[in-house]
Order: sequence, then C-alpha cells, then structure tokens
Amino acid sequence: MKTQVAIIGGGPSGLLLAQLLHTRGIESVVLERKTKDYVLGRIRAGVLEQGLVKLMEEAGCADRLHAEGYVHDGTLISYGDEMFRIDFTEHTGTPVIVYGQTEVTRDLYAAREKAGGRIDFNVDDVVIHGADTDAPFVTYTVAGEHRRLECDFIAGCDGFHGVSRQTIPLDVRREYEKVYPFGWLGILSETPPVNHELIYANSPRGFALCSMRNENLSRYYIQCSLSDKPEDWTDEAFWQELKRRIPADQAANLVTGPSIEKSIAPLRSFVTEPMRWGRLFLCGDAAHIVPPTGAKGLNTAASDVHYLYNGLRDFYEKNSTQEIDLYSQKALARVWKAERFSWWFSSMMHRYPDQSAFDLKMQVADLEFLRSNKSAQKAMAENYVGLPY
Ligand code: FAS
Ligand code: PHB
Repeated sequence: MKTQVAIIGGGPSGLLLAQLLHTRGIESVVLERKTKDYVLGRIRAGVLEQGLVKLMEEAGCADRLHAEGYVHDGTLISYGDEMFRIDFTEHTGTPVIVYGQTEVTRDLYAAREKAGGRIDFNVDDVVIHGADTDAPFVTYTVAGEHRRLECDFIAGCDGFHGVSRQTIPLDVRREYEKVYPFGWLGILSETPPVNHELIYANSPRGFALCSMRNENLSRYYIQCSLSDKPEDWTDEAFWQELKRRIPADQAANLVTGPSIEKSIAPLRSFVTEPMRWGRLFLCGDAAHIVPPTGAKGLNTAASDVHYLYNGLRDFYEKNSTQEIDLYSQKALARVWKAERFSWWFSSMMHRYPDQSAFDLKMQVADLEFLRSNKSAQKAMAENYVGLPY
C-alpha cells in the first residue's frame, strides 16, 4: 500500500493533519492503536485557542464547534476567599472557546469518514523504517495481518507513549523534562457549572479548577497526591475537598452530583528536540507535554499541525522544502513559550511539598501583582488565548 503522508496516531493531531491535507488533495493514511470509541472516551482538554478554531474552520469541521462551543472572554483566579478576573478580550481582543477535546476529535472523525479518509484502527507492532532516507515506510499488523505502508513522509502524532519519538536515535534526540510532585484528580458530572467562567483556585489545601463542557456538564479538578487512585476518592469526598479549595461564596453555589467519569492525570513538562528527523515529523504530545494548568496541550499540538501542514502543502504544490526544513525550529519556538507559561501558571497555583514559608509568600506576591497590574494581566491573557503562530 502507498500514500503520500503516513500519520501514526488517530488523536486530534493526526486527524486534524489528515483533514487539512485532504483539503489540498494530499493523501494520507492514519494508523491508530485503539478503537475510535476508546479514543473518544478519553476526557481531556476543554479550552480552545483561536488558532485551533481557525484550523478547524480551514478543515471544514467548525460548524458544531461554533454552534455548541462557549465563548469565554475571561477567567477567574482565586486564592483563599479572594478572587479576580483576567479579561482576555479587554487585553487581547480575543476570547477562547470552551469545547471539549472529545468533541473536536468526534468532529474530525466525522469529517474523515465523510471524505472517505483511510484510518486503520487496532493497529499493532508499528515500526517506522527508513525515516532518514527518501523512501520511508511503516510496517504494522492488524488482527495479526502484516501490512506495509510506503509513503513520502511520516507524521508521528502518536502521543507521549507512541513509537515515533523513540525512532529518532538517542544521539540525535535531546530531551528536557520536569515531573511535578502531584497529579490532577478530575471528574465529569451532569451538573450545572458553579460559575459561567472557569475558576483557577490556589488554596492552602492545594489547587482546584472549575470548568465545564455545557450548561449541564461540569468538569472539576483538584490537585492530588501521586499515590492517590481514583477509587480512593468517593464523590462525596471529592465535592467536600473542592468546596474547601474555592471561595466560600462559590462553594455555596456548587451543585454536586454523581461523577460520570473520574481519573487522575500525572503532570509533567517535557520537550524533545528536534521535532524532525529526515522524513519523520513529530507533532503534539509525541514531541511535548505540558501540565494542563494553562490549557496548552491540545492547543500547542494545533500549532505543530499548522506548521507541518503548511510545509507539506508547499512541498506538494510548490515543490519547495523551505517550510518543512523550518518545521522543527518554528514549532519549538512556540512550544517552549507554551512550556514556560504552563510551568509559571502551575508554579503560582499549586502547593509543592518542599515549599518554604518564603516560597508561599512569593506565590501570594505573584497573585497580588497579577491582580493589581494591567501589564501582568495582559501578558497572562496573551499567553492564555494563544501566542501568534
Ligand atoms: P494524543 O495522545 O491525544 O493521541 C495520540 C494517539 O496515538 C492516541 O489515540 C493513541 O491511541 C495513538 N497511539 C499511540 N501509540 C500508537 C502507536 N504505536 N501506533 C498507533 N497509534 C498510536 N490538554 C489540555 O489542553 N487541557 C487538559 O485539560 C488536558 N488534560 C489531559 C489529561 C490527560 C490524562 C492527558 C494524557 C492529556 C491531557 N491534555 C490536556 C493534553 C492532551 O489534550 C493532549 O495535548 C492532546 O491529546 C494531544 O493530542 P495528540 O498529539 O493527538 O496526542
Ligand atoms: C478542562 O475543561 O478540562 C480544562 C480547562 C482548562 C484547563 C485544563 C483543563 O487549564
């Protein structure tokens, strides 16, 4: 079998790239390890930058996003019972859209199916061959049947635990990592959100986040120990802890209910350089991970896709390799800014086991400066809504 672009991974990165390439008549095949339902069952990101919204529009997949997504002009930040607002539109003229990653992925699957795009599910034993040659190919199995996919390029969109990054030789790769000493326990509940905007809460008991998917589907997180398991937390225990971490007036309005999903995500900052090796291009979580505090994971995957799509389009339409040759440099320039913002916001909002009294004073000073300084708020807003591509 032969295609132009072999895409490993059927998450948002791989699907968005496949659909954008399709709009220019560029063929691809997506290889996904799991089933579509499994991919759609993962509850992840909730906030979309305008850059991702524009890419979904370019891919012809933004109708439901615009119909059902929620425009958010700002976010709330609390510490103890204090709370203040960062106004995105005042500082940047740009809002964000609250629309779950699951729905983004669902829309992309629907578009690929409508276009007759090839997606092989339940693939195993994916191996990338000849990425450093002009004739790369991918071998894999489906239900024990061996397959070989000849291609011009390979997009490694297979997430943090995929095979693509590992294909780049260790003497070529440089990896940078910071593992955080806590996780996020998240629940989904069919209850109205506690506030119409997100609340990022710093409390003496740890971080909490109040988010949502729609007017009757809320998403809440509390910082938890890495030794915790979801089953260690009853719904009641979760709600009680959340109420103790958000301002009292917000806690008084919190509508609780049974969790319909409960999971714990570890937090890490991670970047691998370069994001290209020969004909292999890493995209999204395959190349970088951020703590979800700044809502940058999915959105930075989107800017990777933007750069790679433009590079591949120019290769096929203009016979130019200029943009693919600049891919890693351009993508990493934006990745590191997202890493910085996510690390800074996480440092300001979480409780760290080794924090001294001075460290805690620095957190409060950071929060007070952000609360009182318009330039600090503008910088926060510019990072949150998404730096330019
Ligand atoms: P993904 O991991 O989404 O997709 C990779 C795909 O490749 C998967 O479907 C996987 O099955 C497949 N795959 C893996 N190995 C393969 C192989 N060998 N062969 C074929 N296929 C293979 N970001 C936010 O902005 N906000 C959040 O709140 C947030 N919460 C998160 C919670 C968790 C638990 C995790 C893990 C991530 C979270 N993220 C969040 C980040 C997340 O949204 C990612 O940034 C986003 O999924 C990136 O998309 P992809 O790069 O497509 O990677
Ligand atoms: C979410 O709604 O899942 C969400 C929102 C903002 C974040 C992280 C997660 O920073």
